[in-house]
Amino acid sequence: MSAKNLDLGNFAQDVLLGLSAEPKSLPSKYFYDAKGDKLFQQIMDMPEYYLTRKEFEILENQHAKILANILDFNRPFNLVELGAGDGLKTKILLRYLVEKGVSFEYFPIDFSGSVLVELKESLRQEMPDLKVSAIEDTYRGSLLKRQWANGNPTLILFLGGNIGNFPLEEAHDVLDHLRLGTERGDEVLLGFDLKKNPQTILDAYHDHAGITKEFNINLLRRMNRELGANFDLDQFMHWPSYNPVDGECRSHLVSMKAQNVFIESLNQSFKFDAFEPIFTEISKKYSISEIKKLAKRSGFKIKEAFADSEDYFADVLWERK
Ligand code: AVI
Repeated sequence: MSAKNLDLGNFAQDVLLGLSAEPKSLPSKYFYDAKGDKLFQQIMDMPEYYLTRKEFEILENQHAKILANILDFNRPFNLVELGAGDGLKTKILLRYLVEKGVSFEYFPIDFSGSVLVELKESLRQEMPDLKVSAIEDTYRGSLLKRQWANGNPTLILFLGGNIGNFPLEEAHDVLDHLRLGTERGDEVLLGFDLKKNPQTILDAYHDHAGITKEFNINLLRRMNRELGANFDLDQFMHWPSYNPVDGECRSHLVSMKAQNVFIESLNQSFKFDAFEPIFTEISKKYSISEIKKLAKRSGFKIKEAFADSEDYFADVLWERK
């Protein structure tokens, strides 16, 4: 039986597409199974991975200013978060709003159900009166459905530099969905990792402890477990690179020898040449002028940009025109 005749799930289909392509690739959204979620938590604690700490600094030091810029605190509003994760940074904003007695409902959206269960439980313990409606969906799916739409103004958080995980054309498509998912006057707070010393960027994706390598290799482990693949994990090397011209940091898994890998659920073998790469992830870094162009083409105007003390990262406030 060929893969064409099999009833494949999304993961299997995407793997088939990616490994049949030239050059080979795998979508980075599949990094995040339960083990991948844990590895990403560990990455955020790595000394080289500055992104989370820098955005934390911005929100910790400037949250009152950021929120004062956005909200009429006397009107109830929706706080929607795309890719909520563990909510550690968002809790800075949530705590502040709860303390001020502002009326709002929080809609965390994540592709990972297990992440949402943990987030809801920790919010229930820390802020029992907070109204939380978790939505398990993709960014684009949730923006099309707009389950939060109730006539109140909406602030969408898209933090963490997650927009950088889309190649530019796809980022445009996500931002077009952001436009569709908002109304005139709604606001979006977007986190962008900024262009900086290329070595600093490369180090963030090549930590000494090897956690980012494990995070990439886990994708092969996931295919072995869920799709019955027989990847030999020791025969692939994690190889990140950064191009300061386009600001793209790209991760690859490189086959260390010529080898064939069989994937049971696809009933197919895939041939790898020695040193053939599989592209796994893009993490694009932006300049402020690129961010301005992006906002303009997507139908938003920039209200203000909030950066950390070293200008490594920026949370930029966009208003829907
Ligand atoms: C989730 N995202 C913003 C991370 C990033 O920096 O691109 C994912 C990641 N990949 C490797 N390390 C972290």
